Amino acid sequence: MSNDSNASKTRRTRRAHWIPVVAGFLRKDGRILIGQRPENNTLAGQWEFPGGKIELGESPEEALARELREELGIEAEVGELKLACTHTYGDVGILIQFYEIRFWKGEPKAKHHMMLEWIYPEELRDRAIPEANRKILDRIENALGVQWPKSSSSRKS
Ligand code: DGT
Repeated sequence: MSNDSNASKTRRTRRAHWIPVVAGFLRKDGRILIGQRPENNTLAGQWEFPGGKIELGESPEEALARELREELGIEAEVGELKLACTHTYGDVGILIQFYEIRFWKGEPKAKHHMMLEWIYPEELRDRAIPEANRKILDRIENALGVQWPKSSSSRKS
């Protein structure tokens, strides 16, 4: 096989297993909602933004509205796309898109997570969060409007 066709095979292989994921930034009184992933699941015990995998035939917004209905029992209005990132778990890639959620009906309940918490965005970096989120924490904090005072910049890892 020529180098060219090897390269194109590698490219195809690398593109083979992608999972699109959507997650929501739900905000209330300056706080943000995070949920602790259930036991007996991947990344058990880690704190994540509510959301999940896009199913075939769904738009990202439809998928996120469905996930928030299933996980939290709310009817949410999915707002602006705030940021997107990729991460590799073993041989599977995930593409996560984070959306702003400012309006919803109902009170979020932990139907899927072990626990839900409303935290100040500044507290996020002290939580156990998925590596996919940790590596873009600066961008997440920026999207959430965190402004570190210059004197406390040493807090940032
Ligand atoms: P599993 O057991 O890997 O099928 O996981 P599920 O079905 O419980 O996970 P799901 O549907 O929440 O898929 C989301 C994937 O994205 C999961 O591998 C964890 C990863 N992820 C990384 N950061 C976040 C985040 O902030 N929120 C959510 N919902 N998922 C995240």
